[in-house]
Amino acid sequence: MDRPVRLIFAVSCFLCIAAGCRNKNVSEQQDPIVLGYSQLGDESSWRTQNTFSIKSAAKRSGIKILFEDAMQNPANQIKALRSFIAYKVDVIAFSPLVETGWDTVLEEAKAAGIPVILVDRMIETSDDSLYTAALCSDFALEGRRAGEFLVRKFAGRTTPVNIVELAGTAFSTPAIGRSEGFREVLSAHPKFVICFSEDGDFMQSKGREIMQKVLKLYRSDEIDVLYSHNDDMTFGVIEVMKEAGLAPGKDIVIISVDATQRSIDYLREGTINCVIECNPNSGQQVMELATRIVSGENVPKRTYIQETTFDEFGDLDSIANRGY
Ligand code: GZL
Repeated sequence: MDRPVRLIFAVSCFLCIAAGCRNKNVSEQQDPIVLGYSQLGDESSWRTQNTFSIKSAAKRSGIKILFEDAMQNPANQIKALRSFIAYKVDVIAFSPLVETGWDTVLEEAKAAGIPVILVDRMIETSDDSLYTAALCSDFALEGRRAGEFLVRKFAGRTTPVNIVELAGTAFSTPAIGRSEGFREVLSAHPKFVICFSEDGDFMQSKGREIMQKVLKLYRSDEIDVLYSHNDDMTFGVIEVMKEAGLAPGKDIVIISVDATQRSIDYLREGTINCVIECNPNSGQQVMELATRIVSGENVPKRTYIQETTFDEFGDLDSIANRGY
């Protein structure tokens, strides 16, 4: 090969290598992951903390988050998911308000090649390829834990134990699981009777309304237990009980779910008897899942968040500050 040709060949090789390096340098400074996140609303202290956890973890992870609050309306969530698809985000995550009605929009995300992470709540679908990963609590376990506390609390009782249940948003995964798990445990003990149950939408205002209705339907001495699917509804119940001259936690046993700091404070003073933890701080796990999925890693289809129970039989001084 004569000299000029060798020179051109050498220069061409150099340019290709340089381009490759440049590409390598570009790949090292690749654009941040873009995550579209549809949050179902801001109905409770738990949700507010969950949103804080998601947003702060995105910031720490260097992930660009497009965050939409659906204000408790599934139609708003569907609109948000469609906007994320149009924007061509790298990954979508959302907390479905209720379990049904998601297949069509998730099929659109799948067709667009955008992976979906379910956070906090599940969907009901015949095609679980519509989501890549789900990160949520084991709500049936939470319900069973509430039932197990009652079995212990009323171990010596032989007469009926009348229970009022304030349920969460109808057809939502936590409401379904907390009801089913609770009933599964109590079904082995006929003395437990759920005499009233109503959907309070996880909201303090509805907790108040329902408890006012209950005290018109029943004498207070006809109610032994109040089982509330979240702290915010419990706080409404406690207000109404006190206004009616009742001693919550003594006249009526109270079980609540979430474990906000306020509920732990009530537990320590005997106003609430049992608090089932539901951990809202899933942000870091969401960002780790999103990063792994976008980088092409295989991830677990379902990840359960670890939780516990705090009750009057335990060491209440050892409970760490909840932070929300
Ligand atoms: C549970 C979550 C529930 C909380 C409520 O994971 O979906 O919704 O228990 C919240 O406080 O409103």
